[in-house]
Parts: sequence; C-alpha cells; structure tokens
Amino acid sequence: MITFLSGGTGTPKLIQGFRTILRDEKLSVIVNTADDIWLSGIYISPDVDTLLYLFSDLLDENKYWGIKDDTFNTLKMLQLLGFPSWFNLGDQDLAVNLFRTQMIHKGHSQEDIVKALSKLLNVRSTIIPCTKNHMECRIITEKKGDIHFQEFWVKYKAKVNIKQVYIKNLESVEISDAVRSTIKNSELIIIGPSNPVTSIGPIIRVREIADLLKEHKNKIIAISPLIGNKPISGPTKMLMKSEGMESTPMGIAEFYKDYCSCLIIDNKDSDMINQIQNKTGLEVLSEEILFRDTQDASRLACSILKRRDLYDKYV
Ligand code: FO1
Repeated sequence: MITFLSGGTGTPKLIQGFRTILRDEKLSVIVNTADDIWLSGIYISPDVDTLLYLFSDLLDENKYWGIKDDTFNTLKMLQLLGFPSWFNLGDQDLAVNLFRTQMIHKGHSQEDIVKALSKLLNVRSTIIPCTKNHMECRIITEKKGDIHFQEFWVKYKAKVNIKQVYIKNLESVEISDAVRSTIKNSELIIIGPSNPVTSIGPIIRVREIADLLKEHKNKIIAISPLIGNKPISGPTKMLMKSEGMESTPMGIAEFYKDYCSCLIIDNKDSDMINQIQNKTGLEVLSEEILFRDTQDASRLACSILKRRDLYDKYV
C-alpha cells in the first residue's frame, strides 16, 4: 500500500499521476480535516471531498476542487435569502455535504461518513480523514480578527495580513484505527506537495499521528511544495513566513525532518542538496517536481517508485 498525507490541490495532482500507473486499490490517503467548515447549517469537508471526487472521476480538474460541470442554483437562492454566499458550493457538491451533515447529526464519525460516501461514489482507494472529529485551522489577522482558513483563502483571497495560525481543537481530536494501521502497514508514505502550514501541518501536529510518523520515518518521503522560494501553488509562502519558517527547500526540510527520512526537491534547487543533507540529516533527492499536467505528475510518480525500488512490485 502507498499512502499520501494530503491537503488541497498539490497532493491530489500528484495522486492523479500515480493513478495513471497503478490501481486505485493500492493507494490510501490520510487527509487534512482542518479546512472543514460549518456554513448555512451544512458541514463541508473540502480536502476530503477533493479526494472523493478525484477517485470517483467527478473532480473539476480545472479548479481542483468541486464537481465538474456542477451548477450553482442553490447558492444563488441562498444568497437571495441572506445566507453567506462567498463559498461557491455547487448543487451536486451540496448534495454530498447534505449527506455528510445528516450523518453527523446521527452521530457518525468523519471516518464512517467517508467510508459511506466512498462506497456510494465507487471509490476504490482508501480515503481516511486524519481525525475522527472536528478541528479547524484559524488565522489571526491584523484587520479581520480571528477567522476560519476558508474565510482567509476564499472570502478575503489571502489579501489580509497574518499574525498567527492555529488549529482549534487540536488537543482534543481523536484518530481512527484506520489512520494507525495505515501508517504502520504502508510500504511507502508520501508527504505530498501541499501547504505545510495549513494542509499538512494540521495532520502532523495531531500528537498521536506525529508519534506514529516519527516511529515510521524510514519509509516516509516528503515532496517540497516550493521551487526556490516560490510555492508551486497557493499561499504557502506567506503562511510559512507567518510561522517563522524560511520559505525555501531548507525551511521545508527543517519542518519535516522529524517525520520523514527523505526529501525530494526540484532539479533547479539541486545545488542545495548537500547543504540540506548536512544540516538536517535527511536524504535529499532532486526531480522535476513542477507538474503542469497529469503526464508530468505521472513521470514524477514513476521516478519516486523507481527510487524506492517499488516500481516493479506496483506497476
Ligand atoms: N476555493 C476557492 O478558491 N473558492 C471557492 O469558492 C471554493 C469553494 C469550494 C467549495 C467546496 C469545496 O470542497 C472546496 C472549495 N474551494 C474553493 C476549495 C477550498 O477552499 C480550498 O482550496 C481547500 O480547502 C484548500 O485545501
């Protein structure tokens, strides 16, 4: 089994590359839940849904969130009725999240809900929310106060100054047996090129997950979400800066060094390999990590499997 730690866009794009060379059944994904949000009485789990839609071939691959060809009629009516309308939840997407919300009200855990949705949507990989219950990434800003990550990212388009990022409920969340057994039993775990602060950070900061990753770090590799000091996508740079992290491959290595044994950085940054290795003790490899399309992601997926001697076994 090959497992990913995943947030929003970056890691799902890489996973799409893996899907071109091996069967979905061989893949599992432990997904960030700190992007989850209650809006208009509906519980929405964006990062989990991106993976559900990806593996059921429903994903809008232009945006890398939501369902392709979805319509937004309910959102228009909600707006007319005075509900918040800054979060563009499509009609079909809403149906999925209504299902989720009903199950929450019946007392089911995130894990049960994703299992049920996976079955109904014919998902053959294993998608596991990183926590059984709710946690929430919050951003303390200068002008807008303490806001949810989705408000920061979608409502204010990341155009607000960040004072601090924190995860609400981090100390009280529980993890499922599926998270434990997946980390223990996977042959390879890939920390994907998602935002280290708000996508991967919440997963690896759950204490029990952190301990398990440290215990199994020999089979864990991380892919840098940065090329030079530029993020492949999203607000990674400003979020890393706000956390006092250097937004460079070295900063990524420092952040992940306790949770993995190997870091893959971009070929353009290969002159940094020795310096990062010497400072962090990680094995550092370089590859073409910028993927413009699924073919690029597939190429990276092949290289990773070959580097770990897993290509012949899985492909
Ligand atoms: N991202 C946006 O930039 N704008 C949106 O209106 C938006 C709506 C949305 C609805 C459902 C969903 O599952 C995801 C959605 N996203 C939207 C993506 C999401 O905000 C983030 O990209 C992830 O949470 C970051 O990982």
